[in-house]
Amino acid sequence: MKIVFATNNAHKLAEVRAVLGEGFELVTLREVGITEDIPETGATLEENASQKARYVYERTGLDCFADDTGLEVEALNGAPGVRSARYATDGHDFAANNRKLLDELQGEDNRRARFRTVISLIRGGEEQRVEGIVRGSIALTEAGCGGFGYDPLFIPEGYDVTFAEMSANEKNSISHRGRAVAELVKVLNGR
Ligand code: ITT
Repeated sequence: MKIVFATNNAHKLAEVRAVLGEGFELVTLREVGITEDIPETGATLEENASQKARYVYERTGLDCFADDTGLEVEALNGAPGVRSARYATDGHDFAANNRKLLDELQGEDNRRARFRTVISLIRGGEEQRVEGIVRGSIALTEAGCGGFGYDPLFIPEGYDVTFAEMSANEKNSISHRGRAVAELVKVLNGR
């Protein structure tokens, strides 16, 4: 089954490709001729995921899906949330975002957080949404060099290492995105 994944994030592409496995051929934005940044102006992860998937569907007419992900920190009332990519700067500066998160949580005992991924799927023009969540906490310092984004700071519940200290397979097996993609596969397989 051929399907376009509406992302410009190479890390996401690799993760989703590994979880989807055989039977699905992921087509990239570049392969369908979309090289510009897709606008993400929604106030929620749901709105942004829809916006990205619809943008691709309107231009290509192809079945497609988009993921929007946010890190929701309890002591920060859910921030950075939908603004996770642009938390510290206008760009996707992972190091600056992580520094800002540690600064904001300095002296804070409640370090509970969760990652939430919303996937919007458009198939045959019909939109469906799935979600994946992983709970955990924000570490006191960065650890590990795997993954991307906030991974060096996120310790999933039941573990004592960050996502960045795990193998790609281990992260995928418990992560927000891994769980959302498992739901996506159920929908695509009609289960
Ligand atoms: P696309 O919109 O092109 O898919 P993006 O990087 O802008 O890529 P999002 O808006 O969904 O993607 O992601 C927001 C940010 O959240 C992202 O830039 C990372 O900083 C962070 N993030 C997303 N998924 C993550 C993950 O699995 N681990 C750590 N941080 C993640």
